[in-house]
Amino acid sequence: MWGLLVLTALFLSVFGKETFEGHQVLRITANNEAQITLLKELSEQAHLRLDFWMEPIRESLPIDVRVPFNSLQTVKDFLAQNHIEYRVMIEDVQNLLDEEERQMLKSRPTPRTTDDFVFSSYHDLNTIYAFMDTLVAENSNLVSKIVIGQSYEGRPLNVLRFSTGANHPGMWIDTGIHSREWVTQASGIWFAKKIVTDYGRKPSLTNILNNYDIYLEIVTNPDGYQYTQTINRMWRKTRKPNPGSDCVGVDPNRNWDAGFGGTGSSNNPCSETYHGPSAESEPEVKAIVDFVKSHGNLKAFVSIHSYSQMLLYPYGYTHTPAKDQAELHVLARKAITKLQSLYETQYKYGSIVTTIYQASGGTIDWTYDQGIKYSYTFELRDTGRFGFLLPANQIVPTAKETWLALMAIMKHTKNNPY
Ligand code: 0X9
Ligand code: ZN
Repeated sequence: MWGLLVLTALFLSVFGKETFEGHQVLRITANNEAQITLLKELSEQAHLRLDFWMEPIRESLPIDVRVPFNSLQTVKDFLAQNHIEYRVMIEDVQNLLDEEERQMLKSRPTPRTTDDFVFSSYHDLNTIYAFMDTLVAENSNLVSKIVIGQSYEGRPLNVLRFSTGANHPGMWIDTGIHSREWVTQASGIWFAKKIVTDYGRKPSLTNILNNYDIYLEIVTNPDGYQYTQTINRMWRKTRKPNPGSDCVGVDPNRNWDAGFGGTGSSNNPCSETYHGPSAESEPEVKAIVDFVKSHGNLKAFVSIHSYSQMLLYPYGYTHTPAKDQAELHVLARKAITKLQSLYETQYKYGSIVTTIYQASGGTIDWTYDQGIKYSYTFELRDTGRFGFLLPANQIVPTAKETWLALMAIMKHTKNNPY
């Protein structure tokens, strides 16, 4: 086993990226509990190397799974035998990745000003970090960069701080805590530019920034992001090795100290929802925890994921409703109404546990329990046609519509001090 892994690692480091030729993404519809149970059993067959983009949890939700070429026949036979419905969402994953790479090459080299930055393309980590520095240099009166910690592999955890004065309360936005959700980091870049463009020009944003600081962590999982760029586009977790296991990484959205280790998280290091050895074991999570505690005055906290088109509020680890549920629900409706007004993109909204699935150790459950009332999480575009591989021409529309929802949340936060 070790020999094989070492060989694979060596192969990848010499020959580069993992390829996904002939891999398909299937959308499976389970019609009853028995089928869910069968699909859970299927997902435990490690040798099939299935990558569940949406896990089999409840019948009402579609189950999306990336199936490697070598497992396709087995999986399709299994589904047919058990009369489980499915359709092919992505015919060949590698075709989408090739297109994505062509797109990225077109937007090189890195421009010298943020005005010339290609927001409609995906970018590598260095380019994103360079963008942040350029934005700070161009707008030093408004923007600064703070380093809240270091990733496991030693990369800086950069946060942009937009501020017009001392001692303001704060609002937080993070993107990219799951590294393969590329439209989120790309949207984060667009938000940063939007804030400096609108400040002093648009009354609503100006008003917010005259009273609140905005903190934006664009690449919340930089090791994972670098890995998606160079080795494996489908990487979700952190990159910290797990002692005693060949599998690397922890799910940073299961690693928070809120119902840690509970339902909807895994204690198997090879699982995509592995919660880690202990709460806050991941430096990427611990850095935000320390920041939130030391800042002491964050009033809104928005953690951005993809995909599914949902706006969610706590809780994910318990069925007990959040005490502010009524207000959070009304505000969520308002925010997605704004979002929809631009391109008619349909969003679902509600608590995590009722809208998507039970998930323990998630970011916004922890921030809410810390007293940050306006804690929300987005699942951006799409609903599964491309899933995590959203084409670059949807970045700007996604960012624009999401911004309207963010503005609604930030305005409400400003108008409802607590
Ligand atoms: O499983 C998750 O962590 C989220 N889905 S994702 O495909 N982005 O991985 C759903 C959990 C709900 N909570 C948050 N979105 N924070
Ligand atoms: Zn995610």
